[in-house]
Amino acid sequence: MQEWWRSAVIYQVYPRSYQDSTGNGVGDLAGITQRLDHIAGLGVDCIWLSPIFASPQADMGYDVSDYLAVDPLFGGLAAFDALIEGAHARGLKVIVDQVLSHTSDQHDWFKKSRVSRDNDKADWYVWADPQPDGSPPTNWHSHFGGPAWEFDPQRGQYYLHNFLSSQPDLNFHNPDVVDAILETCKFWLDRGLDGFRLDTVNYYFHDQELRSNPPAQAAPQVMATDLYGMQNNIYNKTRPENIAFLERLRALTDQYDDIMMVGEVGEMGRRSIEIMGEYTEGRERLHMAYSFAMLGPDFNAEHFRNCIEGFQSGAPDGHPYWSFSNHDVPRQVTRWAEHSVSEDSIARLACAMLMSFEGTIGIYQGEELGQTETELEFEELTDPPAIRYWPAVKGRDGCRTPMVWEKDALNAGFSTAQPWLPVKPPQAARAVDQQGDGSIMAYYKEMIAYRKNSPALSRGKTTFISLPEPLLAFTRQSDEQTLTCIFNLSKNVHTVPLKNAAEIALGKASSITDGVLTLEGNGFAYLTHGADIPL
Ligand code: TEU
Repeated sequence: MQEWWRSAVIYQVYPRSYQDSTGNGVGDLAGITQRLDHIAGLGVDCIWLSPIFASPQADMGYDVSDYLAVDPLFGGLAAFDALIEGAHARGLKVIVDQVLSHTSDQHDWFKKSRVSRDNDKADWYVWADPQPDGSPPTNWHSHFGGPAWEFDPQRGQYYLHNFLSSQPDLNFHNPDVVDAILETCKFWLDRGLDGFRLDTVNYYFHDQELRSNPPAQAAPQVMATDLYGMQNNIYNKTRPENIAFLERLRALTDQYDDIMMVGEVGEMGRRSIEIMGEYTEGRERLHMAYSFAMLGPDFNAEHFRNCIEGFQSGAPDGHPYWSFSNHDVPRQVTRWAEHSVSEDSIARLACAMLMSFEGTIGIYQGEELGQTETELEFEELTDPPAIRYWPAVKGRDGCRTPMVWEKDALNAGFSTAQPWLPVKPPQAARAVDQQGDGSIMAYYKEMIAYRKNSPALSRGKTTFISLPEPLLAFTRQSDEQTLTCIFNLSKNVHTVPLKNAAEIALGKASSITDGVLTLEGNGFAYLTHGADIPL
C-alpha cells in the first residue's frame, strides 16, 4: 500500500493564531482541539503544528528553550496529548515543527555553553575567536539582518546565529549534540506523534574552516525578511555533512510505523529544487522537502514547470511537498494580485493548481477562506526583523493574524481578549461562518475531495505540454485515468485549439466550443483524455 503521506494534503496550523480557549489573546492547543471538526471537514490528511515547545517566543516559538516541554502558553503536555487523541480519532495525522538548527539563548545548553570555554556544553554551539581587529570570524550575514555573529564578553568569543542573536546555532559537528537531538526526536515519536516538519533543515552544519561567503547578486525578497541576498551562502549552510545526519534521523524514524518528515529547505530558485531532490532521493533521507521556490512572487507557467520538472529530473525517486503560502510569506491571494481578475478567482485558480500537482500538498490556515494579507501599522508589528527594518521590511505578521470564525463576533470568534495581532475587517469578512455554498471554503473541500478520488491527480505521473505563456499545461496519468490540466495564469482570455474531442471534467471560467478551449482570466480546465493539444 502507498505510504499515507505520498498524496496527502497537509494543513498548517499556526497555534498562536488559531483559537484562543483561555481568553489571553493567544491561541492554544485546547483551542485547536475545539476546531478539529473544521480541519477534518476540509478533507485534509494531516495537521502540521508550527512550534509548540517551551520558548521565550522571541521568534514565535522558533526559539526553543526546552525541546521536551510544551509551552505553558499553549497548554502544556496534557493539552498536547488531548489534541493528538482528538486528531487521531478523526483520522488526522499530526506532525510538529522541530527547530533543531538553533535553540533559544534561554535554553539550558546555551546558558551553560556561554559561561566558559571548558564546561561540558562549551562546544555545543558555534564559538569562534574574533579576528585580530576584533571583527567577527567570517562575513556571514544573519537572515534577519546584520552579522550572523554576536560577541559574548564572558567567553571573549563570538557565537553563530543564522537568525536572531537570541537564536544561537547548535554545533552539529559535535557528536554529543547530534545524540541529544536524536533523543528529543525519539521522545516525541514515543509519545505518538506522526512526524516532523524540520525547520531550516539545510542549516544544521556550518563550514568548520570558517570561510567567508563569496559575494552574489541581490536576490529578490521572498520572506519579507530577506536582507542578505548580497552573498552566496555556501559556507554557513547546506554543507555536505548534512546528508549523513539526515540518514541518521531517517534510521530513527524508520524504527516506528508510518512516520513522515518534511524538511524546510531555506533556499529559493533552481538551487532550492536541487537541494529538495538531494535531501529526499531514495528512501534513506527525508520523506519529503519543500523550499521557497513556489512561495515567492513568480507566477508564470515557465516557473512552475521548472520547479516540478526540475525536481523530477533531479530526483526521480525523491518526493516534493508543494505549497503556496505559509507563516513566512505574504498570502498568495495578495502576493499574486497583479495576475488576478479578483481575489476569489486567484484563490480558486491557485487551489486548482495545487490540487493538480504531483507530490504532497500543503495549505496554510486561512488559505481555505481565500484569506488576504493583513495590512498592519508599525505599532501593531511583532515580527523582530519588521520592527527593526520597517518600512523596508514588512515582516511576517500580515500572514499570521488570527483565524476568523464568525464575522460579527468579538475578534471574529478567535478570542475574547485583545488578540496578539489584530483582526481587521477585510479578513473578518472571510470568516468561516460566511463561507456557504459557492464559497472558497466549499471550493477547497470540493477540490481536495476531487484530488483524493482521482487516481490521476493523487498518483499519476506528470508530463508537461508546451503552450505559450501564460498557459500552464500538463497531463497527469495513472494506470486508471489520464487528465490534462490547463491553467490560465493571467487576467486575459486565452484560447487553445484542441486536436481531438475533449470534455471538461472539472473547470472554472472555461468552456469548449467547436474544438476550441476558451479560458477566461484565471480560468482552468481538467480535460478528460482524448484532448490532444497542438504545440
Ligand atoms: O524559516 C527559514 C528562513 O527564514 C529562511 O531560511 C528562508 O528559507 C529563506 O528566506 C529562503 O530564501 C524558518 C521558519 O519558517 C521561520 O518562521 C523562522 O523564523 C526561521 O526558520 C528561524 O527558525
